[in-house]
Amino acid sequence: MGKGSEIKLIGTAESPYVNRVQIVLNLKSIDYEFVEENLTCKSELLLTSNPVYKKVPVLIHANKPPIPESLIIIEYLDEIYSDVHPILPSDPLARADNRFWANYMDTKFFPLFEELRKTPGKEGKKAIVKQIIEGSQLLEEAFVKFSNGKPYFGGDDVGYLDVVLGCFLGWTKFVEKHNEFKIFDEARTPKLLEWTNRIWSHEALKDVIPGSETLKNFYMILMKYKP
Ligand SMILES: N[C@@H](CCC(=O)N[C@@H](CS)C(=O)NCC(=O)O)C(=O)O
Repeated sequence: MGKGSEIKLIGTAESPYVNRVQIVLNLKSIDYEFVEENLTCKSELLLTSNPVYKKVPVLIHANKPPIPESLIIIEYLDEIYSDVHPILPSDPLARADNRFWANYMDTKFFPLFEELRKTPGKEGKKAIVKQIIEGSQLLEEAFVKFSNGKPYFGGDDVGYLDVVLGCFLGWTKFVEKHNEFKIFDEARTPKLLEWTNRIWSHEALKDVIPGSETLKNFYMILMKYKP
């Protein structure tokens, strides 16, 4: 991770959205500088680079204006480094379909985990778990369609949706460990379960996805600052 690299990534190692960008930088073998952010006391650099949302990740490419929002960042990287490991397909309709499912993951599926964390009481949590399970079944169907018998959403190797969903695997494992349900299992989501095991050890992800102890500490911070 080169200091002085022309790409700088402002983030925290526990954030799946930041991990998403790190995975794409790895896939494309792009050298970058990781600028560690403290979300409990945000830096001037973050506040001025992403004044609208004040969130990580933010990518700074040379002296150009900063780029916030993980999906926008990974698409930017895919455009400017299009010759190495493209993640979006070239067909416009297939690109649209990939973006539809990424949008589903970010606006419907992942927010359920935050809701689960914040909802008190067994009954309230049970209703959210039901929605997570329904969501995982939709994702299984999407996986079967996109992978078309191959190992990844992207086909023979990791593509856009593999990155968008894969960055959350540390958190899905963490949620499974601390709750009494499985998000991906043999009976409901057999293909996605195989996929989680496969992608977990992929070169581009294996040093990026945080372990459960790291996530536990981050979870405690979330409970304190965003109960
Ligand atoms: N839609 C954003 C979400 C980014 C996000 O939620 N980042 C969290 C860390 S996981 C953050 O910076 N939170 C700080 C805050 O909410 O104040 C993206 O895709 O980049």
